[in-house]
Amino acid sequence: MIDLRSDVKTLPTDLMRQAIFAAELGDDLAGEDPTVNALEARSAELMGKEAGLLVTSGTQGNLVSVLAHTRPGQKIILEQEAHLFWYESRGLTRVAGLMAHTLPGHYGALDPDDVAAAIWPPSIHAPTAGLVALENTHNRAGGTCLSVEQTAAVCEVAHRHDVPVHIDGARIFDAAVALGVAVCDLAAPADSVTFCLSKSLGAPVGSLVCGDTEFIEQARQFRSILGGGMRQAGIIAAAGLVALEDELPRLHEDHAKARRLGDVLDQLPGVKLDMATVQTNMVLFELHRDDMTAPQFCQRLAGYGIKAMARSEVSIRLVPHRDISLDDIDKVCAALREVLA
Ligand code: TLP
Repeated sequence: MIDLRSDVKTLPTDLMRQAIFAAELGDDLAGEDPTVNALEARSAELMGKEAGLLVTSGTQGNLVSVLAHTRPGQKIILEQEAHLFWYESRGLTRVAGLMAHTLPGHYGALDPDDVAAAIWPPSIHAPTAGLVALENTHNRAGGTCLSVEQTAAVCEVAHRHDVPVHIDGARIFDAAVALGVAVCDLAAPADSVTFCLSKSLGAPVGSLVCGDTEFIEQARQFRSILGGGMRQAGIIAAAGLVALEDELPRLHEDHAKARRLGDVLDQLPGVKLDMATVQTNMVLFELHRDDMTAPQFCQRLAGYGIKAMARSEVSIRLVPHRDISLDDIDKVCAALREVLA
C-alpha cells in the first residue's frame, strides 16, 4: 500500500533500528539515560533554548507545556483550526482547566491585533489569558508555515501583556526548510516549543519540549503527573537522534512530492485546491462532485493500493513522507487522473 494518510505512518529506517539496538541506556526518570540526555541537549541546541524534555507524543508535549505555563481558570488563546483545539481540547479543559478562546486565522496565522483584543483587562468576571498557542506548520490549514516575522509579531503583543507563547511545532522543521530559515529563529520569539520525532522526521515514537530551564523542570513534573516518566527511554531517543541527523536534509524532497501531487490535482475536475497552501508535506483539498464524496473517492483510491484520509464529506488530505518514493508519486498521479478525469 502507498499510505498517504499521514507522515505518522513512517516506519523506522535501518539506521534507526541499529541505533536502537546499540543505544547506551539508563533510568531516565532519574536523569541517568545518556541517550535521552544527548537527545534533549541536541534538541535544545537546535531550538536555541536552554533545555529539552523527551515526551511520549505531541499531545503530551503540548499538554505539559500548557500545564507549566498556566493556572486552572485561565484561558488559552489560539487559532480556531488549531490541532490543540480540534484534537487536544479535552486536555485543555479536563486536565488544565482552561477556557479556549479561538480566533480566525489567515493560512493558520493569527492577526496580532486580534490577539491583543483577546487579552482582556483584569476583571472579576472573565478569565485572564494564561497562554497564546501558535502552530507551525499548521495542520488544518494544509501544512502552511508561520514566518519568523509572523511569530515575532504575535509574541511581541503577548509578551507586552506578560502572556507567554507556546508553539505547537509538531512539524516546525518542515517550516524551517520551506522558509529557508534556521529552526531556532522560528522558535526564538516564543517561550516554548514542542516538536515531533515521529511525523515527517520518520522516527517511531516521541516528541520534545524545549524552553528555559525553569519551564522544563515544571514540564518534567507535569510529565510525571501524567504518567509520562519513562525508564530506559534511550531506545526511543536513539532513533530520534538519527532522525535529527539524517532526516532533516531530506525534508525538502517530501515538499516536492506534495507539490507534484498538488499540480496534478489542481487540473482535475471538481477539485478545489488552493496551491498557496501547498507549502510543505501536505496537500489538503476539497472534492465537489455529484458522482462521489470524499470518503467514496478514498475508497476508489484504495482499489489502486493507495490510502488517503477523508477529513469530511468533501475534504481530503494527502501527506507524502520518507516511505513514499517518486515512483509511488507517479502511480498516485496516474490513479488520481483515472479516478477524477
Ligand atoms: N497530527 C496527526 C494526527 O492528527 C493523527 C496527523 O496525522 O497530522 N500537533 C499537530 C500540529 C499535529 O499534527 C499532531 C498530530 C499533534 C500535535 C499531536 O501529535 P501526537 O499524535 O504525537 O500526539
